Amino acid sequence: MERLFTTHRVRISKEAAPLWQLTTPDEGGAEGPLLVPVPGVWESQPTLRSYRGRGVYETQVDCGGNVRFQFGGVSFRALVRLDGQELCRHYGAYTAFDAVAEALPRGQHTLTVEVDNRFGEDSALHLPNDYYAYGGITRPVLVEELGDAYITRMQVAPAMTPEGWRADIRVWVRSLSDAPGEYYLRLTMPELCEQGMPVKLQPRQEKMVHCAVTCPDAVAWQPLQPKLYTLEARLEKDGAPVDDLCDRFGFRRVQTEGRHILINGERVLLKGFNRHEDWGSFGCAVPLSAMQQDLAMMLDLGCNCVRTCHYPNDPLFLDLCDELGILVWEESHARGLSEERMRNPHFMEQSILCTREMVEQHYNHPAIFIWGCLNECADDTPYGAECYRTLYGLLHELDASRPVTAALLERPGGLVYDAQDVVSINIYPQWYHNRPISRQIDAKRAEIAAGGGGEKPLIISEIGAGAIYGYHDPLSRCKWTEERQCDILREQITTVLAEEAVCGILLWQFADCRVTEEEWFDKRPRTYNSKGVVDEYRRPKMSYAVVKELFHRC
Ligand code: ADA
Repeated sequence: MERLFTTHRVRISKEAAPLWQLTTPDEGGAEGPLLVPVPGVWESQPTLRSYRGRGVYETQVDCGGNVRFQFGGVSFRALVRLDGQELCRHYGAYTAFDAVAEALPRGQHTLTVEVDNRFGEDSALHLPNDYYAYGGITRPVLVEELGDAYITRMQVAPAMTPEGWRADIRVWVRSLSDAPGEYYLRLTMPELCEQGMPVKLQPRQEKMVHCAVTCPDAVAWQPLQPKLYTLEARLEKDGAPVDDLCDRFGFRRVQTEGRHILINGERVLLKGFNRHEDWGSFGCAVPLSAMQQDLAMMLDLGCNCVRTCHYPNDPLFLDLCDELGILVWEESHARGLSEERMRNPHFMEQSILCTREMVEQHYNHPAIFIWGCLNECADDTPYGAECYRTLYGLLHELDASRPVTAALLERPGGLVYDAQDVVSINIYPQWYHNRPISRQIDAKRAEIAAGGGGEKPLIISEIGAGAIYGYHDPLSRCKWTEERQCDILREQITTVLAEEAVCGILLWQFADCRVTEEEWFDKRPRTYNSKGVVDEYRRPKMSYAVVKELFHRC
């Protein structure tokens, strides 16, 4: 399933077959072809649990005419072929991409996707890390039949005016024809209003159409009290429908005011978790029911916020957050890159691509209240700081309505506090060091103030401690026991929530996640980052009850 709602009533849009043939030609691959589910990761297959290499997926599609193939996510390099001819390539596991094959004869066609999850110099963002770079077609594949023009995407920007809510609507329409065409674009927002306008397209032109509508009766999307609306865009020619696209949005405004974050004018205290897209043997291809369970648990724990560390998430997860009123910090892909790694010649181009795709694809989700980038990279060197400034600038250019931030390292020397709208820091007192928590926050605040970020909202974007599920020692309470994790989390949460200057705490992390053996096995027992309050199968550790008690208290 691609989304939680119907996206097309006119366009013929089908999911590709649920089972594809997979061959794994590199060392450690399976003997012969396997029949595997799409979406899925190949690590779910018993013989491919640790396979790193190429995987060639193949299926048959029955279609004809102008056909759009949309890939929700392929981890993490994709080379797509149709009937043996290259259709497109894509780098990056966590955003969608598409390609249109024109004038296909109607009938069976062979769709092949060569997936590659090997690390290498050409990959600046996917590298050995404290989470796993899975292999596979991990999100749905859509096969869509188009006419001679289609709607590529749309953006709804809500704005609060003295007359009430206004929606600024932008719709991109693309011609697939060699002749000019005259169309009519009909925009319907059920319960609110209807608008329409003629659109003239030159041959092969992509055009953005803009209009603004006032919606005095619109009800705001609020945290934990969500109200969602639908925008249906329909393209017509000579009175007949040619194409359509439906998306959901909400009316809500995000502002920063001094040290506070305001949602629809009201201060919000963020309480939540960092969550990797990773679930036991499903890897990053998390099924809807498991996503829903994660969010149900987070609500049970008293959360109002989740951070999609360290990359854009599945739109289905964002849809659920929209429906539940859970605020989302979504960030583009990057974790812990040194200056040397940021100097990889592909780094900027791949970061810009991922950032652009994230914002363009997820813009309409009201749950997303802030954009992030470059978790714990080299913000303390002039070159690294320049990269931060470039990505902050790009995020602002792509979306002027949301603040930007980045989760920065605990170490001193940050050079970008002035450049972000919200300052966020990751701290691990009592786990990686024993400096008292409030002293740590005070020292960091002084440094942030000296760097020009003193009057901005401050989020503790990561804090936490490890525990191996089922490992107990109530007497020694040594590190890795569930008891010690409780002790540390209790002190961390209580201290942070008592800090007036802090407007949010995001615990590291919701669930244990797999890490790469390369570079990480010695720091991570079981090759898992075990700082979850639930393990990778969502079995609660003792700390679950501690967080629940403390989060419900405020
Ligand atoms: C960092 C990082 C996380 C994780 C965490 C930890 O803050 O952002 O991805 O590695 O540390 O567990 O140490």
